Amino acid sequence: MIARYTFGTPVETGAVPTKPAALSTALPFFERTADGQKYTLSLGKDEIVYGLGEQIRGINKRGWSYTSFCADNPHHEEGTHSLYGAHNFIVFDREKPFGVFFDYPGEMTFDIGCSDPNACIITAKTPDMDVYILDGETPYAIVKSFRRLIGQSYIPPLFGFGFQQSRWGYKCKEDVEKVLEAYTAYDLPLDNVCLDIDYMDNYKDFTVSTDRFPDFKDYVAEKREENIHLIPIIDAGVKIEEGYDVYDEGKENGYFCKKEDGTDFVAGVWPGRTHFPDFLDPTVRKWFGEKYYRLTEAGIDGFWNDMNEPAMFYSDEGLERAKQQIQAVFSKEIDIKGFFALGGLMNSISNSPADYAAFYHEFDGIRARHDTIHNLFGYNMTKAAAEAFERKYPDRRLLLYSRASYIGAHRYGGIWTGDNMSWWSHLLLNIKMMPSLNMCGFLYSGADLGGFGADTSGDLLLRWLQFGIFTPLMRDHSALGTLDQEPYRFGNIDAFRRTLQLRYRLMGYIYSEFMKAALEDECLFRPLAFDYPEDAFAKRVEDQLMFGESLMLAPIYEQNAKGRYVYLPEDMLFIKFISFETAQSERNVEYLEDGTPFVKQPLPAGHTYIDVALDEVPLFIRPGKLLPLLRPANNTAELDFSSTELLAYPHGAKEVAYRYYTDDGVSKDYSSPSNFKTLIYTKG
Ligand code: MIG
Repeated sequence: MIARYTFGTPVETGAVPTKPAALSTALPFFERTADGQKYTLSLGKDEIVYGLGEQIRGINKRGWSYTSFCADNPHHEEGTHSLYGAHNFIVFDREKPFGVFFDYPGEMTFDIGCSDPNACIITAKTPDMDVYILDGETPYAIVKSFRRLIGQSYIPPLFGFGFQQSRWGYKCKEDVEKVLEAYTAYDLPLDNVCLDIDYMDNYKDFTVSTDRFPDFKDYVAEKREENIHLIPIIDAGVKIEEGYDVYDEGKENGYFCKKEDGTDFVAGVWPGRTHFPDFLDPTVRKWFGEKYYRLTEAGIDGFWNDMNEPAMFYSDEGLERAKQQIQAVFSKEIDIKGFFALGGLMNSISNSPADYAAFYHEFDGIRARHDTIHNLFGYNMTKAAAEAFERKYPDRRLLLYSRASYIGAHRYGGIWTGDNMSWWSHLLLNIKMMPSLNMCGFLYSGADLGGFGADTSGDLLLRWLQFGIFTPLMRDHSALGTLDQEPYRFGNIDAFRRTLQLRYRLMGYIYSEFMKAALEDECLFRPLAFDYPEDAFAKRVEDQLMFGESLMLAPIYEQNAKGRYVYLPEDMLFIKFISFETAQSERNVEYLEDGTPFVKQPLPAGHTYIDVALDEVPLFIRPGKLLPLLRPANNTAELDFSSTELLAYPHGAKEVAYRYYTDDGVSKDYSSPSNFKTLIYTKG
């Protein structure tokens, strides 16, 4: 059952495509204050709270206060409250479990057993929202009904599942070529190279620097011949520069967000002074979306949308305020208080609440101050691109992922989880975040593997890739000025190659499971408790995940670990892909048809410890399930989806069946019966 309650005057967010009629009965479960801004509920002793999508901390969200307000925070850690997305869906796992979605695009806070360990206190800035209450037998049943409510998740083209190499610092064609040459020389698989802001002419959206990328169209075509896709970045801010047609058109037609006095709001971002297109207005979306055609007509078929929280380094007003404060400090003899104030001052003008309250959006017959609908901005930038693609290429999938998001955006594109750090704790965060993202509809998602900020290390990158081979969006990305982070930079090339190849071997399974999850509102990544709701210990496990119907994952996320403890809710077949070197000394080694060595061992339900050396990848097959593996290839275009070799754990059964999904990887006829085949493993 899904019940909608509506309060005040909510804006139309589009999160729920077909809204059930609103009920006029009292809102169950929560105590709601008369001003409609605070919802309180008491939490049972062992109650688990799931959800919130892109957020910090655990799968169980209990014990922290989270704020939904899309934020550019490249230094996030345990004490952070907001990340790049805002996903207001949570599920309470209690005697009678229920879920709740607050469709509210302004700032909201979820204090889940933080200030009071036994209470969940949810606050908003105004009462204007739709609140959806969902019940069901289990938390997973509730998640599935929520997913049905919010509509089918975005499906990328097949090449979007191929490996992506990125770095802020590939400035020109020569830089890209060097990377591609190394990939070829080291025989590493690859589908995509991302182009960060330097490909543009002075950071102007939809331009390409002719110095850095001469004959761009030919170059794109040449790469496509080699089965490499170039994936350019698009930023939210439009550079203020007369003669730059995107600026001129936006200015002339009034497409930019305006201040109270009716003048265009100015934000300082990479191009310098910019204006923000008012993506909430359908006319502006159409206009901006069609600008992507300049690049699609040059052969580009994938994009990443950045800086769309929107992130702002400064505004004219912020700079002015800072200037005055600095002058005040220096107008007299400097004291310690003044000195320390200076340090924080310049940082405080970036992404400041004052700036988010200083510009407006016109849509749906209303005028909304930005901060009241903040979380819809990046979502609507992505929607602008997706709608334009749908109009021009109705039969073709394009790759699209965004940094900022809100529930609803999951129908238009994927998300990467923004700027993380090359820290082991962020590898663990990536692991814990995946199921929460899936609960909120974001199936095509992933983190910057190896970490964006700070220097990575070879072991961190390798361990991270060993988890990353399972995330649909699999991208190695790093920040300007950090240590080079391509997989071939760290010696140990054989381990990196086998890991990346394993991604491509697993592609038949990953693609099948992704498509089934998208078409049938399932989660690709699930907490163990979703599959074993009766198992009290499974509910405690936060560092293992169910992945599709056949696998359990137990990644290694600690430096210098040689293995880890694993909890098996039932008997499982432990598979470990090992190096050729280890294969020489190991007993009971088996080989895939092409000679890839692995060991397998049935393990009984319960607690166990597994050894996993730095160059090994572990996975677990559930009883009565199978894992199809493909012959390796160096990109998705060369993969043969019929080359399946089956690893199975019959566990007594004579036969194991698997529902296998394949299609051409670009068209949209997803539910054609010919896309589904049954693979059968027969014992013996
Ligand atoms: O202020 O385009 O999250 O992936 O490399 C930084 C440069 C702007 C932030 C993105 C990151 C990208 C970077 N961008």
